[in-house]
Amino acid sequence: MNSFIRYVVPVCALTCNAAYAQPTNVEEIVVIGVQDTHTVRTDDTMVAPADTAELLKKMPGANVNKNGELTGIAQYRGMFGDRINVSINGTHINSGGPNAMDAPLHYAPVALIESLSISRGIVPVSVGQETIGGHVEAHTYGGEFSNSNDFEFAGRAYVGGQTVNSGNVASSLLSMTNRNHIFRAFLMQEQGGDSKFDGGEITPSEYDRNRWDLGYSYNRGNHEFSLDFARNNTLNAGNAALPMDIMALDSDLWRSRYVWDGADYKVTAQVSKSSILHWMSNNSLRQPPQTAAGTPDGMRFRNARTTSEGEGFAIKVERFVDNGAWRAGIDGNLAEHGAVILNPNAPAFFIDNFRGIERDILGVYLERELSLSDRTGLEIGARYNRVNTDSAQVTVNMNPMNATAGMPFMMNNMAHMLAARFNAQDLSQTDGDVDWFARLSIEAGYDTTWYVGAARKMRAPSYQERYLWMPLTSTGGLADGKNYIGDPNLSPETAHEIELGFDYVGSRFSIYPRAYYKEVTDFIQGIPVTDMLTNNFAQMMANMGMGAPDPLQFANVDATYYGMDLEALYSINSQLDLRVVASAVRGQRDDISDDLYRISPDNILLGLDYRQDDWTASLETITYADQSRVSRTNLEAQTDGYTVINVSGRWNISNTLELGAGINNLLDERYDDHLAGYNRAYNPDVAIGARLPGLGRSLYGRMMWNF
Ligand SMILES: [Cu+2]
Repeated sequence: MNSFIRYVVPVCALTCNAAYAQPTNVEEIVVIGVQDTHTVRTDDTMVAPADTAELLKKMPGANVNKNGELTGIAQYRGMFGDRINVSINGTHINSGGPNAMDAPLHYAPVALIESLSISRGIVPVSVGQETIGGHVEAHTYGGEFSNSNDFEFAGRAYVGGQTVNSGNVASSLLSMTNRNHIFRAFLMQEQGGDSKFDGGEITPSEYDRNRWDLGYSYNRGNHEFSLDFARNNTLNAGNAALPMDIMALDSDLWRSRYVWDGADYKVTAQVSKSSILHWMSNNSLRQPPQTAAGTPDGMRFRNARTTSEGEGFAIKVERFVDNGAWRAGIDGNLAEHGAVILNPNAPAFFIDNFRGIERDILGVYLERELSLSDRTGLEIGARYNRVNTDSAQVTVNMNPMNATAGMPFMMNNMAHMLAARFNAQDLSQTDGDVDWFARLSIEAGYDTTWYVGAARKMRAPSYQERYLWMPLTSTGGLADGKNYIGDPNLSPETAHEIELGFDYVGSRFSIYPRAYYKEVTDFIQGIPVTDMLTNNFAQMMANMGMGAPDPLQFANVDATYYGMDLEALYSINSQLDLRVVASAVRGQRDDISDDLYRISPDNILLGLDYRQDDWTASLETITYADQSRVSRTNLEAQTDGYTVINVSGRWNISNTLELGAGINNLLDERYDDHLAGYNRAYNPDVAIGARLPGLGRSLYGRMMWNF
């Protein structure tokens, strides 16, 4: 066995990707390229939290904007939210909540996923529709075809628990398989209490989630077909960084896929459908709004009912030729959203937060991957997306008692003026967005492949950015405490990016650094509202204890992102590896002197991984720098740096049974997580408006049994 196999294969388990994520076509020739994804496999990585998004913290350039234990919003190289294309098994997910309480990775629980991958840097246009900020892909377990005609029973059980919130998870994937069929079922239940830190608890941060899946796959000759259904029901789950908590997220997710894998062609067709009903509340998990005298103020109780319906399709044709491949495809994602805010103590009260929202994208692309020479590979492609967004007319009743004077009367009149002005605008908007990219890789000897990439990527405004007509916090999870108002006439964002790097893959040491520079014209950012009516309305709401004054309006500005990130691995000996992941990013406004909001501090992960035949052990230190580059516009607070130490071990009791245990934040360090938002719920341990702390020491364990 040569050193490549010995040293590089374990690395691959953690970081490699393409080969394992999608089986390559036998006819496909190898085009020189650099490692362009980073994958974490749950089998090889100890994960304590329930939220898959937490895995992003272990990946170069990636991080998570955390608004709750099940509400992790992916961040990559400083961009987050709708700027990141997140897919689950190739399927796009539309969040059911206008504040992204169910960010897409909510629908890929840790217990169900096999792997989470990020694309490093510039994303090929074939990967997805709006990839201005990057691409994240979760793969779930689906069972495997066997080699026999006889059906076999197989499965996987996963149970885990952690002390930080007395949380636990139990799940099982069961399958009946032979060489042609897989019938599968998955069942999961997880819950946790409020999370602890050195100094108290984060309230509310409890969660409770149930999920079941049923699926079928068929495989014969060149054909593969699958059909899957998932029902994900989240019950109570706290979102201390947001004004409300999750009461319910009832979702039905359908997907079906057909692949024809011929000698020279591969055709992939996929359809999906999602239906999400979501309830949230400011008076169920957290202390309800109080009057000055400390009694519940029923007039400020709020519940919200939101819905999302999504349909998606994608057809991709790949043709393999002597010097590479062609890819062409069309895809569509059609989404409808609605959200109404209610008061449980005043049935006549309602606000059409979003009504009859549509956001439909149809895309078409062509991509070419080719060998320019034995040592030079090129990928180029272009995509056109046509994006239609629309809103129905909105209305409101903030005067449920029909008062003829006083604050509710005045506020209701102003709300009706805001609604009338919104309704009078042309709400239907169409954008034609053009993306292109090019990536060149040159094998230069000395185990080094150089890489340069360039791209233009566009993103049409989100429905919140266009159609939030009353100053509220429904912003896709910005969680900056500001109220926002949208603008139906916003233009799409356009980013131009260059990226440079190399892969050095030696026998014992490998390193994959990348540097990038991205200019975004028409970047969508909240700027101070100048309109009197909106400002007066927000001020009146603030006077009544319902939100903050001085709202922001989504507007097109200019911004720049730049930075670098790397991953590296050094095999100290055949048992011991040193793993390094480091990320640094800057994000700045170009039209004024200000930094962008909620950008990850510089950080570095150092991991020592020790391997024996039937056990492994890891020691990690994760160090975050101070973040003093903060957004004045968003009133963002600075944070201090910190280091946390994690230890974990895994033990293969048999070929099929693995036990794992670990301690996160071994020293119980009290630190402020810059990306965790500010506290919005009454808590004796954390002031309202204070940065939410990172979690305290947690002992956790898991058992995986593959049978
Ligand atoms: Cu919500």
